[in-house]
Amino acid sequence: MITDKILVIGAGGQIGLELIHALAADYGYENVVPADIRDVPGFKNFTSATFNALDAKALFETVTSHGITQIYHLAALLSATGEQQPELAWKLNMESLFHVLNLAKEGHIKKVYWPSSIAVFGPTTPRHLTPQYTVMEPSTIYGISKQAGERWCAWYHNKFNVDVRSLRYPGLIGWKTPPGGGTTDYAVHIFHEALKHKQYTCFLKSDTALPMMHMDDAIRATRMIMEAPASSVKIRGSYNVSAMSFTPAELANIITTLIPEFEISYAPDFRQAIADSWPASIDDTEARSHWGWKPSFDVKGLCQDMLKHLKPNY
Ligand code: AKB
Repeated sequence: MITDKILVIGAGGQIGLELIHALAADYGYENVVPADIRDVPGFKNFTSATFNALDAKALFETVTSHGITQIYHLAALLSATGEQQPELAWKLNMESLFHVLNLAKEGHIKKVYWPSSIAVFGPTTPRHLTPQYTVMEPSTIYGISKQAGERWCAWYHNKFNVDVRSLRYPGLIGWKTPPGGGTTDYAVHIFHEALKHKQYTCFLKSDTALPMMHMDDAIRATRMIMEAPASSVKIRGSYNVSAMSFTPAELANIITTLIPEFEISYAPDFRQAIADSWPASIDDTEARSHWGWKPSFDVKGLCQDMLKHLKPNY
């Protein structure tokens, strides 16, 4: 019998809007409570909650009134918006994590999921096949907050046995939900613009390779680590997970094979420096060996899937 009741904080974002339905398919809509700072039309089949992730009292009341046992804490300011609002990014990304970890420490909830990112790496990290354990000197506030968050998660696990699990997401690409505020967002926008205008101006340079993943794989990886036996989750900071790596030019070439009129141009902005500080590709040996991670989409499959699903909209 399933007894868990799951709160997803920041559920109105790119990952959350997909994750809540994946969770509801297994746990039932009545056992998933999406929460966001605003009312979200996508929550219509759920009993949802509206509160600010920085409001510890509202969080506590939501957890106790709904009998919540697990929290997926997705609320954060990402890399690009974080650079524009550094103090808010630090406050939101760190304080809201403490509120959730403290609820677990005090025994109000049993399990926590909190996403980290490839942004924990920096310009001094080996760029190719970046290993799980390596130099980490992130240069964005988002990356600094995620790296600090990873250490706090590991500390709460080691000190208080908090069952917290985490993945370092690469850029996530899906057709159901829009991204918001990231450096990897171009890899979603490009598909919409290719279908709408047959033209896209990319905010990164043509040869900027970054690690990426189809959203279906990201949701599957998230579910896998949360369902894995606690003994398999040997890393309580955050796991590297990998699927593919490509440059804007490589992505555009594949799109051109499917939409021959498509053309790309380049106008790099402040996000170029962020992308230049990140890995080009990731080694996820530990995730594969500890709890069986394996991606299902490569870049060609990703392009076909994105265009197939987005085409009817345009
Ligand atoms: C971003 O670009 O900020 C995010 C990330 C890689 O964490 N998509």
